Amino acid sequence: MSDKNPEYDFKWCPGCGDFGVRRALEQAVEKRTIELEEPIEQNVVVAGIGCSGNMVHLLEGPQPYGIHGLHGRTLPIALGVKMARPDLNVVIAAGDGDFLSIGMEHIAPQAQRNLNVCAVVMDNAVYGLTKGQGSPTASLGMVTPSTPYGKPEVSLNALRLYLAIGASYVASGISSKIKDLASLIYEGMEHPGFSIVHVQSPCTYFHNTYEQLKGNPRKGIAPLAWTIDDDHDPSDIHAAHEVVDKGGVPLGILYRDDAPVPFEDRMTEMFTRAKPRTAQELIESYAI
Ligand SMILES: Cc1ncc(C[n+]2csc(CCOP(=O)(O)OP(=O)(O)O)c2C)c(N)n1
Ligand SMILES: [Mg+2]
Repeated sequence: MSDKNPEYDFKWCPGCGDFGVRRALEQAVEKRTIELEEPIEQNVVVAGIGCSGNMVHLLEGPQPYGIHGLHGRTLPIALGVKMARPDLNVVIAAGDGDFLSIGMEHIAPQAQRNLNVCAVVMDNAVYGLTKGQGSPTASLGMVTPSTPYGKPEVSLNALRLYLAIGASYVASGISSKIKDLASLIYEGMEHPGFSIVHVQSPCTYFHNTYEQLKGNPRKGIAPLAWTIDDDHDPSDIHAAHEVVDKGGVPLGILYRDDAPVPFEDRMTEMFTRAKPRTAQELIESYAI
């Protein structure tokens, strides 16, 4: 998979959308590194478990730091990194199963905190690594190894969820439009708060959706993906909901809070007011 390291194998299938996401993430991190004149080690990729989790192995040569953590726990790990080292740029690489199924309980609390990280969520509507079971974003009736008679639940609209729980930056991209995706990720990293870039990243082996997403005029298939109008105002939450209501897969920035206060700023301010206590004082404070 690599000229410099021919023995290394990314374990992504040919055509996997995650290749495009990796390239976009590389471009975004590279741009940030150049613009801020920072070493690449100022960046940390916190990855979940899944095909998407391989995003932790990012670049050739100098690498961002990477933590390949636990399935569903990218956000708690990212919170820990950010609390210990608020100066680091933390990017999360998660799958739709990882983020929206087992990890679902963590999303809203981080939105309320406005944790200053950028989560890149790769949506292929399946659990790719464990052989194609349906994920929350799989559609009603979809036949998978875990739903042999069709999925009995309707699909989760992830963008609507992110807007509803108060994520302060919500963008939607597709793995095949690498430059656009790189810019959405770059903007998400720049945004001082909880950013989510939800990416359609098809699984060519278990659920190949390229044709549905891009359309095929010869077969009369209309594209699901469409670009958000230039006149959309991302600071308007109602307009963001209207974009989602139009259906399909909108591409671009849906919502961006104009004046977000990142969690680390609140914590830093709180530390200035917190009074240090001895162990004895602490124990006594718990005594009734
Ligand atoms: C706690 C826990 N539960 C289940 C698993 C098994 N497991 C590994 S990856 C995965 C699903 C991956 O799906 P997704 O997050 O969508 O990533 P993809 O492979 O599609 O990129 C599961 C269920 C695990 N590793 N740990
Ligand atoms: Mg998946």
